[in-house]
Amino acid sequence: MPVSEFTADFLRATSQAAFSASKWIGKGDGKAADGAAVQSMRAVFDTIPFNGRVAIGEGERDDAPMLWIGEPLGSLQDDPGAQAIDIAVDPLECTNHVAHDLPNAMAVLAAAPRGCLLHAPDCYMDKLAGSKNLNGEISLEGTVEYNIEATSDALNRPISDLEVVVMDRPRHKDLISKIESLGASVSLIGDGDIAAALNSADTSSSIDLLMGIGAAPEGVITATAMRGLDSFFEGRLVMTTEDHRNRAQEMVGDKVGDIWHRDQLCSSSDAVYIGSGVCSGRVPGPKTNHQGSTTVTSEVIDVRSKTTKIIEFEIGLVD
Ligand code: VTB
Repeated sequence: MPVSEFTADFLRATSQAAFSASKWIGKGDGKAADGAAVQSMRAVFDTIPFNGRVAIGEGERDDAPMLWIGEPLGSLQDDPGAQAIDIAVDPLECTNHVAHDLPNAMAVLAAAPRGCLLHAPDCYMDKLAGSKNLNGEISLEGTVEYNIEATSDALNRPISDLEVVVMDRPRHKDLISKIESLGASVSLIGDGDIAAALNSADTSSSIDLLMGIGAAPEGVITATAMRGLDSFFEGRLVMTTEDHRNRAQEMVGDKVGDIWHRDQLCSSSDAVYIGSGVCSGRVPGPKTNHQGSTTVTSEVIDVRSKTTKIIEFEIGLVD
């Protein structure tokens, strides 16, 4: 059975998580929002008849509530005959944005057959993303200068016309100066490099590239979406602690320092990406009507059919 047969079930998981997290929008408590999303997502996963496993997920690094890496999921997790599926997950991507009512927070996951999503600790990842026109043209192997010039050549636009999204972090000081010195524009974001990468895939958006270091679980999730969008994505794990280095070594062996291409991070076309909106941005946040029922909106990318759908899910009466 293809993984996409479970899309409706996984959509319930992300939609419930988005709904629960949305109750914390603007309340200054990202951890509470994260905890609510995790609890809701885990409760739904428990009801889904599959043998699931968290291949990679966010939370370890900043000691946040999480679905732990390696956690078994699903009502058939002990059934050797059940479908074995890996999940890369962030029950609440952009936690800080929920706390302060800023855009692009989502409950996100990617799903693929067991062993087809990079299984690694919640470390950092250096990322490079762009539209399908950049496939084969840019790479983390090249310098920032090389990638900016190659982007300009491939898109047939002057460097001064290019816009690069970078997360606003001290670690990106040199990267930002380099991009600006080359003449391209830098658009800084607080959080949310999944939305930024997906926006860079869209040739009609103003964003041409995502560059810089974010979290690795989101990198794997982004790679799955970008495979479905036929767009460019590469990542390289970045370790900041000895524990991560040791665990990454155990999980990926001598490939730990490699550049991972999109189709190595998500190595099957039998894969699905789902992002359910919490704070409106790439995807609208939940909307509650006068009768008290809530609609959660999700972006669903089916990698095999390369189709993107916007799906609305009704949560029912608010308790
Ligand atoms: C988080 C998260 C972002 O990067 O900030 C994370 O909210 C890690 O970076 O959306 P910091 O530790 O510097 O905050 C993202 O997950 C994107 O990958």
